[in-house]
Amino acid sequence: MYQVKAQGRNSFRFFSPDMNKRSIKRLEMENNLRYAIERGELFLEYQPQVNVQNRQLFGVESLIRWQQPELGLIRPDQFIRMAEETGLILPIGNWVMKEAFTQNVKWSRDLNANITTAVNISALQFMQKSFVDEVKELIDVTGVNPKNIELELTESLLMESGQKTDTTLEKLKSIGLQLAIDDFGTGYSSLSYLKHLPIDRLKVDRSFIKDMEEDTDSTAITNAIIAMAKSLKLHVIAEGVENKAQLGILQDLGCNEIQGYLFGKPERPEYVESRFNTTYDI
Ligand code: G
Ligand code: G
Ligand code: MN
Repeated sequence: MYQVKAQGRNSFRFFSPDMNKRSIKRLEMENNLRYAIERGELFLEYQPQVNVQNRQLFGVESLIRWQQPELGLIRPDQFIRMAEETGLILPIGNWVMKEAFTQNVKWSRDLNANITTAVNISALQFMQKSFVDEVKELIDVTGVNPKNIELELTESLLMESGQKTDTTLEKLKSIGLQLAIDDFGTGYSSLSYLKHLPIDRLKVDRSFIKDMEEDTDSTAITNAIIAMAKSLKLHVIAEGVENKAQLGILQDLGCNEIQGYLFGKPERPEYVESRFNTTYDI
């Protein structure tokens, strides 16, 4: 059934032993994921976000990883979709927020570091009636400063922006959280929504940055996104910056915030915190 659905529904496929293997593997994985939280197999890595003007780290993005005893380290592209399809993303997403908020509190309390932690939010989480209350409760329980937390939402989620989406965004904003649009430029945006949504930051999708050096169209799009963000008084961060050539182009285009392997891969918190209060000499 999943195979048919993946190819556009209203069709059929004959069962094959190969499929059987795959569906058994899938079921096993799903079952394992179900217990991953209580077994302590999930953890977060954090990737630096750097201000290019002062070369200081101002924030991190939290990225989930799953250390599975038999299969080893599993990256999110291999389990987030399944977690969304099965609804497991709800308890997992809650765990991620709690963990990320708690880490942010440790950093500000123990290291006096006032940095932003960005958290990826799935559409299914955001759409829950209880989402805002859940976030509020986690803020209370962990004691995190909501100004230090940024929720990353996808463009497609925001595009479905009915009244309910707008109200949820307003509520999250009134709690004091920051809001970002992830993978910006890849969805089918009606750009007029940017004007009325309470968004703080656009994250330029990695695909544009990757091609900038050879492809003048990518540079043109990136340029347009940066210019638009500025005129709407939004922060704009480039994702997936891997080398100095890309950094140079982005600086010329007036982009002040950078995330990517050039400044650091996603790493364990103990490693990332060695970057606080230092200046990158890149
Ligand atoms: O670094 P990377 O392979 O970690 O991340 C791959 C994808 O998984 C990214 O698109 C990212 O948005 C998504 N992702 C990473 N962590 C989380 C998370 O905690 N929640 C959700 N919903 N998605 C995540
Ligand atoms: O979709 P989202 O932006 O949340 O996911 C970020 C993804 O991009 C993660 O998988 C992260 O590991 C990856 N990433 C971050 N920086 C770089 C980079 O400089 N190069 C590449 N290839 N991937 C990156
Ligand atoms: Mn993200």
